[in-house]
Amino acid sequence: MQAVRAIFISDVHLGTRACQAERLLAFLKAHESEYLYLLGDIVDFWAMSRSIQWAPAHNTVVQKVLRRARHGDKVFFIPGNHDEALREYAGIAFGDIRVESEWVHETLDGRRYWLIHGDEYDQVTRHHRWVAVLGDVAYNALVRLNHLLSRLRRVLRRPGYWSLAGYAKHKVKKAVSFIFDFEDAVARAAHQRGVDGVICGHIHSASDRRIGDVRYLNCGDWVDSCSAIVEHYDGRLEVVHWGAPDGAQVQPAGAAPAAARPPSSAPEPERVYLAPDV
Ligand SMILES: [Mn+2]
Repeated sequence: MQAVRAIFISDVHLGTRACQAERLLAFLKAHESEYLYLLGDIVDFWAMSRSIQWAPAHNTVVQKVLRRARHGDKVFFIPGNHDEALREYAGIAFGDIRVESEWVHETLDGRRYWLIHGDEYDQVTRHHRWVAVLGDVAYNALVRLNHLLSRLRRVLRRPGYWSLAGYAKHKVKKAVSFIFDFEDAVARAAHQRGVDGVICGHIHSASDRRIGDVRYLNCGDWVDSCSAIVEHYDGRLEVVHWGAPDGAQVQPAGAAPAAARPPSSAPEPERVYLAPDV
């Protein structure tokens, strides 16, 4: 168990078959925190309107979050587009869980980070909702196919986890990145708010990089990549990739010395963008 000051997670998509609830539970079990920020798309009401895939582990996730809130962790829920019904409850506390449409978290080193889900900066979900819903169905099918493929690879003893969804995302996103530049739009909005950085979710692509004068961090997701952001007790923010399925190596937060580097020296990640998975 590692104590961190804050945990930021998004895009868990509870209620779908693709949700990696067990891996999230393992991550939560390994990290205690004072703050727990749920940055949207935690429960997938869109997918549940088609079919409900609510596994026992999904209940356990809800129970663990409620338990943390009861035990004094400060839990914030910032709804996303898949749980947008909760947006009308912004400003209301449900027991120990506070619902807000956005928030600012101040790290121990005094920096201010704007917390949003991010879909309002996605030109596709904003203006072409039907494209997003259609893409959502396709993406879920892709993730399911990917799980089958990875099982097949295991049977064939091919090492490593290869993400079909990630590969498809990479291909599709590249083509439209110049038009729909989510990351730049979010960073621009953060700059206008005068914050040091922004932490969001939505595009299922974990990230930590500098865009202009703001630091852009994305939690990733718990559907395909399984990643979160933590704040350590020196104010340092870190993206944690919680292992890979098929029992591959799990890396605890803070274990990688490379992660301690300032974000500006980190290699520029591949720019990718996709409407469908958001
Ligand atoms: Mn979303």
